[in-house]
Amino acid sequence: MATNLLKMLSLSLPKYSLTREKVAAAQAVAIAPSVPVEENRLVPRVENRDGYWVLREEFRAGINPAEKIKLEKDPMKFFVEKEIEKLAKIPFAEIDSSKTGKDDLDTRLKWLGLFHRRKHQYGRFMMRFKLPNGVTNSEQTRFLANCITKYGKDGCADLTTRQNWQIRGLVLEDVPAVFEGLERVGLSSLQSGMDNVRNPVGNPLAGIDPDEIVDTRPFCKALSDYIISSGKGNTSITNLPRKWNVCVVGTHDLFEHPHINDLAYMPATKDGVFGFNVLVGGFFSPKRCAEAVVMDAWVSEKDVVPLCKAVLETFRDLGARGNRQKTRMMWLIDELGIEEFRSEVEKRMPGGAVLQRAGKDLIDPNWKRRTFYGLHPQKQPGLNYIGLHVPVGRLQAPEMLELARIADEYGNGEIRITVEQNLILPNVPTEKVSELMKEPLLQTYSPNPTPFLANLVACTGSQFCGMAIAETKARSLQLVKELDETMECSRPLRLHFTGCPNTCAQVQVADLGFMGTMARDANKKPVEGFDIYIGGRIGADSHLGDIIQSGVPATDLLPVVQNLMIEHFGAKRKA
Ligand code: SRM
Ligand code: SF4
Repeated sequence: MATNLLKMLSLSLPKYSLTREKVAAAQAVAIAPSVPVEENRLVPRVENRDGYWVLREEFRAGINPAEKIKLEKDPMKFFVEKEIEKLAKIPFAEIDSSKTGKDDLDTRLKWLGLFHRRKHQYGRFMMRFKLPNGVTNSEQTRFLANCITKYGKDGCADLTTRQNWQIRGLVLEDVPAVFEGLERVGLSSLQSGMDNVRNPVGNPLAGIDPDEIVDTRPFCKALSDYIISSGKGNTSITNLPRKWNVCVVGTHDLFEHPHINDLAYMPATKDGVFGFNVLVGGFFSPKRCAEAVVMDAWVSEKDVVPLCKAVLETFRDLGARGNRQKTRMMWLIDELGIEEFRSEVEKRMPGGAVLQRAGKDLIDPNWKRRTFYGLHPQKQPGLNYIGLHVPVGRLQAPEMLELARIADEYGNGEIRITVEQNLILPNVPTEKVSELMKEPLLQTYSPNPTPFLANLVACTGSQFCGMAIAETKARSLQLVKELDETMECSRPLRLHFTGCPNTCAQVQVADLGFMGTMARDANKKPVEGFDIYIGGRIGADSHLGDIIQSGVPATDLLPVVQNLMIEHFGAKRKA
């Protein structure tokens, strides 16, 4: 990845590539000599008080509002000390009548994976899970479907860009019962929002892919078990300065997006032993987007979790907690320099050492990224997986129940989720394939989606998300339908729609990305619009795209996109 970064830096800027500022920032991180850091900068800023990690008094000046909320009351108490059960019995309006109550509803409950949708669905919660490696099953799917059925038109589910489930419509009084049910089916929603580690991402084809380098499932599972202490909650890492993402790479396709995770494990052999090289600091935010950089470290399989712990504890102890736009881990790496950051990680490893990285990782740089859709043979003879397209990742309860039935009837009950918000049904014996292909659900979740629909990703947008500037899911589906009717292109195009600059739908990795913004129509009236990104690449030559056109009114998108497709991707209008 560093080679790519350097290659990228030495290239002249293509017309739609990175801005010079971004190149300079990336360069500063990747190749700057480490600046000496004063010793007192390396003093941990948090301490353990009765099992909860608290910001020390001397580091509280200038902290951001989220830090104050954590200081007033540790959000994990709702789970660890079962306070959620008491809260769920109090009338919602009563909780919402005080500042503390509002902070509980809108902020602290996110530590339990509960996101109050104040703006667009007042009194209702979205619940997000930990689903290591995106592996779920029919029992879990049925349980989640049954949870939302109760909420009628207020309930639905989404597949997320971190290969995860989210469900919607929950009311607070039902939460304790839902928690009990989650435990029964082996799910947890813990630590999935705010300053916590998100779902560990792995290869969606892990263990079934004839071409995989390593099965990522055990690593993602071990990471998740550590992160949430197997469902009990791990309070040693629930007071991070900011959110934090991790992935384990198992395929040449880089389906896991290592360049945009705070920590990425790249398979690499050192002295004949299998393990992982390490990338750190990849992230997106409204203020800055950065590709991960190489940390000079290699870990064997048994040190995957200890390394994650050491990196997290470095971030927890030393990360800045002021301006929230400057608190992701890459800002700390910038400040310390990658060498000093590495040495802080090393201090926190068992044995106080990390080996230097293996010369090169096992990723084939010339690999052509594969598609999941349709039928593919597994590495296990006689078994197949089938990739299904879920339009913009949105599901309703009846479809989820059907999905669970199909997974049981034709496979072994397992279901996989991809970061493109789609599904994979594994372990289908060859003799059952033709019957499966006749299932009515495959009309809705197609194994063979139309060309522009196939690679569409859309975040939640203004239907439910309070941060959204624009509606995404319905609008992108309509646009793509019109593109499929009017355009053709000899290569697949990845189109990503995100409702605001938080870029949850990762517009910077799309061929064409659409980021919600306010625009002006022909009469100068403010309307919903999009900044258009171009040139994002995933895979071995990953590279972040940048804006090519800003403030395009949503109603004008079709002709603008058609022209961009013709000019930059060789698309043609259909006769
Ligand atoms: Fe995100 C906040 C949805 C992946 C960057 N994200 C939010 C919130 C929680 C805001 C809120 O409270 O309403 C959104 C919830 C909306 C809802 O009702 O669903 C939200 N993010 C999502 C999901 C569901 C988008 C999707 O449709 O798939 C994804 C859930 C993943 C998961 O299972 O955990 C999702 N968010 C991402 C990603 C992509 C990724 O991880 O690869 C990013 C960019 C990558 C990154 O973080 O480095 C992302 N979300 C953000 C940010 C900006 C972070 C920053 O450093 O500034 C926010 C806002 C924040 O944290 O302050 C945010
Ligand atoms: Fe919400 Fe913005 Fe994320 Fe979309 S990108 S889910 S609108 S925070």
